[in-house]
Amino acid sequence: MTGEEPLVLVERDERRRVALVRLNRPRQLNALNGEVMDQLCDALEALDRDDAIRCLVVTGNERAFAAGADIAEMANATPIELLRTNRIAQWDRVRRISKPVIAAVSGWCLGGGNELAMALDLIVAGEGARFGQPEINLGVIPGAGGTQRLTRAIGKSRAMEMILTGEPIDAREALRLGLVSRVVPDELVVEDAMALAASIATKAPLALRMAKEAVNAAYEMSLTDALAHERRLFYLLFASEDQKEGMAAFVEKRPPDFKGR
Ligand code: CO8
Repeated sequence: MTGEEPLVLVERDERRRVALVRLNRPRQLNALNGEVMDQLCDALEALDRDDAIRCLVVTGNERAFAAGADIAEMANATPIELLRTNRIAQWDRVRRISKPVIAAVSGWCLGGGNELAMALDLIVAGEGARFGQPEINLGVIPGAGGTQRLTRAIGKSRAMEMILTGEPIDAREALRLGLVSRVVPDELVVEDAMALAASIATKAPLALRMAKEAVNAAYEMSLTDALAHERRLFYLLFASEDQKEGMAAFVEKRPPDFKGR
């Protein structure tokens, strides 16, 4: 151990079964270098394996969720180095997390920061948050999913405008376009996202996992295949104790006690 501050901080709230993962590179506006991404993926994967935790929140600080990939780290990269290290491939670790993950975004959410937020399941934004894909100003394009996820999130015309101009949008506009699911006062972003996570964490864990998988399939499959996939997941959940418990609790007019089995 070097004694240096970790680049990612984790707080677990076992009572509410949620965890907060905080990007912790404030002086560089949480620019996502390789080490930050390593630590972030390690933390998310550890929480994904942790039965005491059912929903995760990823946040930055009041100035920035993340201002993008680390430009200084990338500036002198060669194509061969990028191919050899294939850094961006590790971003797939983020999308393989099976539990719901909420992005709680304040301040700048740019480039790789926005790509990271979009790779999570939903975004809660503070009023002062700014979302953008400014890579065009650096002579490149979004490389960690931005051209695809932004287009799917807000449609071609607006995604084109954001990606071709590099101009950011504010939180209200992001809400109007469907990039984020809610906008709250800046000082309440983490609190609100954690309350939302706690509410999600009361649901049946296997159903949460299948629901996430089924919604994400909308991006990957044809409608016919995705509907068949959804139906199989739905049928499969009838093998779970939690389905029996959830429906029995409804009939007995009591709250369900889900075990994740
Ligand atoms: N990378 C490295 N350092 C950064 C980054 C970044 N993306 N953003 C900010 N910083 C650093 C600044 O250099 C500065 O450091 P120092 O104090 O040592 O000079 C510090 O953070 C504070 O930044 P500013 O002084 O610039 O703060 P301002 O409030 O004046 O401006 C901005 C804030 C507007 C956010 C400005 O910092 C900015 O424009 N940042 C760059 C935004 C950007 O272009 N992001 C896209 C990066 S490219 C990308 O994300 C491609 C993703 C593809 C995946 C690749 C994976 C390997």
